[in-house]
Amino acid sequence: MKKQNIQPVQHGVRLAMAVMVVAMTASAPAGAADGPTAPAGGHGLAAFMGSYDVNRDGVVSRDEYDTVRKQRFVAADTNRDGWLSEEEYVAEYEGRLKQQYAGREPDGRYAGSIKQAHVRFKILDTDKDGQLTVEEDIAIADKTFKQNDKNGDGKVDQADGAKP
Ligand SMILES: [Ca+2]
Ligand SMILES: [Ca+2]
Ligand SMILES: [Ca+2]
Repeated sequence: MKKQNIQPVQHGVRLAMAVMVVAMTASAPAGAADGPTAPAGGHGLAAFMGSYDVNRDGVVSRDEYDTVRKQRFVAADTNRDGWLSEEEYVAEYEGRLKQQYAGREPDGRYAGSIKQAHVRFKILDTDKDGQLTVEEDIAIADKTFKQNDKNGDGKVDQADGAKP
């Protein structure tokens, strides 16, 4: 009778540890802290922060804000003619809204948000020619930033939510 071939225990333990290390590495939030938490934004300071604080450090600098606005404008201009139609504007917004819903079923609020986007386009299109130009977007962006920067220190953070 031959002896049973017994696998060395040591090997099995090492393998299990290696699997654990791989699993831990895979679940680490590598790069997960990038990007806005609430891309579609909304009203108020929390929504502003959620939409524009790309590096999630609790501060929206003017550079960060301008960069995000510019990126969104460029991304929205799908036919690359330099201005946004209402359809382009709303489509870009809907893309962010979908991201924010992250697989959840669109509800009544979703429909309301799309409706709001149409309303917003008409406000952004200051001269009402149906074309949202870079100049129009920059003018509104400047106003929006200054409205949220309540203490006027050139950046938006929690200090702008505090009551004076
Ligand atoms: Ca366009
Ligand atoms: Ca216009
Ligand atoms: Ca501020």
